[in-house]
Amino acid sequence: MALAGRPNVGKSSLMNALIGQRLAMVSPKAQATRLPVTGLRSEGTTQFIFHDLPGLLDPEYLLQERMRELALEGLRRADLILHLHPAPDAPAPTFHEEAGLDTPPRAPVIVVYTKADLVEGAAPGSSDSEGISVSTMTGEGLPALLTAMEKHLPRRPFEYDPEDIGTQPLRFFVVEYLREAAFDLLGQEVPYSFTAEVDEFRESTDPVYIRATLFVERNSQKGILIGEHGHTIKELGRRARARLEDLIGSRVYLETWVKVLPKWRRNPAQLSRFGFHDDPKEHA
Ligand SMILES: Nc1nc2c(ncn2[C@@H]2O[C@H](COP(=O)(O)OP(=O)(O)O)[C@@H](O)[C@H]2O)c(=O)[nH]1
Ligand SMILES: [Mg+2]
Repeated sequence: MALAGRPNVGKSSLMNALIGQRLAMVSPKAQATRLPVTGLRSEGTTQFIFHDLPGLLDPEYLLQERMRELALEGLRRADLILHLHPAPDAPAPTFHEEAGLDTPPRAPVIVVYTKADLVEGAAPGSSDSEGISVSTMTGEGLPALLTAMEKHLPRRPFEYDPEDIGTQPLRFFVVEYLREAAFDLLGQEVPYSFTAEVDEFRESTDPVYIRATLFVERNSQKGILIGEHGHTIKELGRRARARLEDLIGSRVYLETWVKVLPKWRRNPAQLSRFGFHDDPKEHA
């Protein structure tokens, strides 16, 4: 099922709460999620497969166009759509209005009011259906949401190992956690120009050895990323490493290099290289 909504409504936080692990990156800044992240929750005879999608927005440059295409492709594929909308801004418009679509999606939609801890009183209604209020801070509403989702799941064998919580390679999460640290540390503008690429990943060594290149778009951003005496990049690496060690349960040695790649967010070839293909179906 797909978790969809405007940027910053709490999609990634909700997926993490539902799978019980901080798998997807979360940020107070909008548009942190660029590529869909898949999370799994298996219990008894039920396996929930969540797709945390990039936020639905009006694209201003090519990277954002690709992000929107990926979100729309995720919606087309979904058996069920969770339409996330912040409880303080209730009621939600219909899903297709919120998503800027001409027609309602094929899949059924459950309206989920997020950040319910920020409002007092009863669960709000909406124009789609009643809606379920949840908070990832208090855990409110999560059992009710799971019950509501279960009714819509198709009956078929498990697609994934019930022990797994994710489906994407560790390399993917190296980039995600470097980007999460960048969103935490680098102010308002630089995180949007930031991405990373894994050059080497040796899992058989202890600690696991990872070498990554960090990219920004301008020389001035490179200075900010490195920071005085290299403090910023050191802290960024430290945070990403801690998150990875949490995920894989072993020690990690993370080596980073910085490169300037002018205007990569508007360059089709560079975008493909970072996983933003012009056909969203190519996304694994
Ligand atoms: N108060 C409150 N904040 C939340 C809740 N869920 C998410 N947030 C915050 O909302 C911001 C955006 O969350 P995120 O999951 O990255 O949103 P996304 O862009 O839709 O994936 C972050 O600062 C989260 O900590 C919640 O239940 N209550
Ligand atoms: Mg997100």
